Amino acid sequence: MNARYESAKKIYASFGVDTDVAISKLKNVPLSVHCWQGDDVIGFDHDGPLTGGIQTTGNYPGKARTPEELMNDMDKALSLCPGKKKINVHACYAIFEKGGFVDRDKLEPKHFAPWVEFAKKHGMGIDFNPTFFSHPMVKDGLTLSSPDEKVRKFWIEHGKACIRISQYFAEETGIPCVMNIWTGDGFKDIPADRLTPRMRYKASIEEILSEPFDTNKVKPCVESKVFGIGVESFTAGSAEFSLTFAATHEGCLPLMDNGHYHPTEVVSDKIPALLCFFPEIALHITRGVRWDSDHVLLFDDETKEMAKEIVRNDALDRVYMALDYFDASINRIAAWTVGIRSWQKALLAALCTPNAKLKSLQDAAQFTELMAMQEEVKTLPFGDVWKQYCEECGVASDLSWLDEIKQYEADVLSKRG
Ligand SMILES: [Mn+2]
Repeated sequence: MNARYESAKKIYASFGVDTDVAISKLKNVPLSVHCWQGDDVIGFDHDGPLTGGIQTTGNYPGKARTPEELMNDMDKALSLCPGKKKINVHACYAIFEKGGFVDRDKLEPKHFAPWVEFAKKHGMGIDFNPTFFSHPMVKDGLTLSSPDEKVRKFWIEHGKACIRISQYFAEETGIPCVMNIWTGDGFKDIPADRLTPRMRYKASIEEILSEPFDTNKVKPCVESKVFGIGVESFTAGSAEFSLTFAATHEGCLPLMDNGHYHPTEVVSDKIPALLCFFPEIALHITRGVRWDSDHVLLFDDETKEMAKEIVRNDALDRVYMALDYFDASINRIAAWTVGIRSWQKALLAALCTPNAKLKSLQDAAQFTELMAMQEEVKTLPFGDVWKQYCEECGVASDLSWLDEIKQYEADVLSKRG
């Protein structure tokens, strides 16, 4: 047994924390890993630009161009990270056989069979997302809230197809599929009518959810957003809209993306607010710098605080956790790896926090002691527990994972045109 871990374990035990229990708990918490970090949110079903108010920046060489490349790159990242994973796929990552292209309203489970094969190989579940952007049927920046019935119907049919595909994923993998509805629908400048687009948006999502599905297998979510690039003045799926929609539609979960709020709002505080009312909620975990910039997730204060709110409220099985960021300015496999490892660190740190003790200080209004102890906990030997966890999971416990990525870059990525 590692002497440093043994020492750390004793120190944590003196605070009432069992690090062995923390490590074994974390091994069973699934984290959904987004496929779109690997190719800058492009996908395989179109040639056009990324639209919908989101943007990738950077031009680091070696991005994945095919399903094979994307899956190989994901494989590499997953192999360097501890813990249980799921994969998160967008509908624009449909894989067509030669001559077999269909538009998004006609997608079928068979177009995602290679993803099922990939997931099964790793014993993972799959989460899914209809893709309401980067497509010619996005008319005047609108999809589900469009006044053009043809446009609105097209996207409703897309949503329904995605419900059927989500059910297929759940049945194939035996793991529920979280299906997230997000659109960039909105207006650049001050609208003359904010209600009617939202009424159409509401009706459209209701029509999508009228597609039959097993609520134990498919977990539909609605994701809110404050604004996007080019749609600064109005977003149909605002926080109030999405949250109220989920609250009033049985089986529909609210999804909070921590990049989708005003910069001084924190999702850590919103998690327990929603847990008061919803049996299950979903998260997109990202790092916004000044705006929804989707920087790579780090082991920073707000990330740690979000993990704490999940762990100390005993909600690890009530919160579906998914990464959602994309950085094209650095090695994309490293971007995945740093983000996955950061969330794993945040959860492990939360599991190694003397939560019961801290809560009792709060309840007794011993705020001096609470502050002092919260500060003391910050310098406990967490690194030794993290190393132990990585070793038990069979992945690098130090920076040697980066050497592996550098080697992969030299052998594989640098040869891509
Ligand atoms: Mn998101």
